[in-house]
Amino acid sequence: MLLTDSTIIITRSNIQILQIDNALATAEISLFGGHILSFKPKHDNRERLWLSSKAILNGKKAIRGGIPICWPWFGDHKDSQYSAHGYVRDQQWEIISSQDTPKGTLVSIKPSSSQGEGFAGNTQLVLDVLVGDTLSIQLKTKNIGSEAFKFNCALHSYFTVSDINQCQLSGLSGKYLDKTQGFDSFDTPTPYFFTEETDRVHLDKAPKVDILDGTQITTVNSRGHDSMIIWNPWQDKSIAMADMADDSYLTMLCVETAITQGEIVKAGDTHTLEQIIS
Ligand code: TA6
Repeated sequence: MLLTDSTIIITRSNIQILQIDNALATAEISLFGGHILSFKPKHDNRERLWLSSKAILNGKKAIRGGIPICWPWFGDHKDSQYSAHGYVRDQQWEIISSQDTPKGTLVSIKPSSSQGEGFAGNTQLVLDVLVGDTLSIQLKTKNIGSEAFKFNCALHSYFTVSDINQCQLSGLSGKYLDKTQGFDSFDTPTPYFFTEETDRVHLDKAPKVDILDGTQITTVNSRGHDSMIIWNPWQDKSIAMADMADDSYLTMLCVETAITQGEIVKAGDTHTLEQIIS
């Protein structure tokens, strides 16, 4: 079934958005990009995701905020002719099915095509989203070819915070690669506060990361990952980005569940990257 009692499709600017409203939560998923825009559990009615007030919803440019799907590479491609973060976050997706269950509304979507320039794998890509007390996102990469392939990916989640200067992360340890310092390696700080542009690939398969924001805690559970990326562009980069208000870095933080070190998928196998937000 494409739509259930809890789901409708609306059009906003140029894009189709799946709106979910069940007994446990509300959510919005843009079919452009397969891009979750909003998740608000009804037990506290607190929006978990951050969406830029200047996000460009034209059905061409990847949306700033929510949960961009970075696939089948993360960050820059070694061939600069290909855009960062892969080619599915700026293409049209379609609904495979949706189902209301006691645990929430389960929606399965896929991109129009998971083949694309810059990646040779023969794949089937599906995103399963369960909207309930928590938001469970599973990005499933199936190798339907006859040769193994290596890929990277990320659930590039933007979280809303009251003030980045008062925020603290817990749950990360070990080394991280700092993109702002030529990807040099550093030790994860404890306590983990934010005072400047932060763009870090933590080589820590942390199963749980908490965003401590005053009295509020947003928890990010992850599986199937080899790293966690933490990103806040800070003021200069926010000013430089057309789809971010100048001071919007103050109320957002990216905590991303990712494969950045290369995952090999053998013929017939499926890799699942999962993030659960509560
Ligand atoms: O995940 C962090 C990052 O790779 C940053 O380096 C920054 O480029 C961010 O992603 C946003 O990338 P985008 O292509 O969406 O502007």
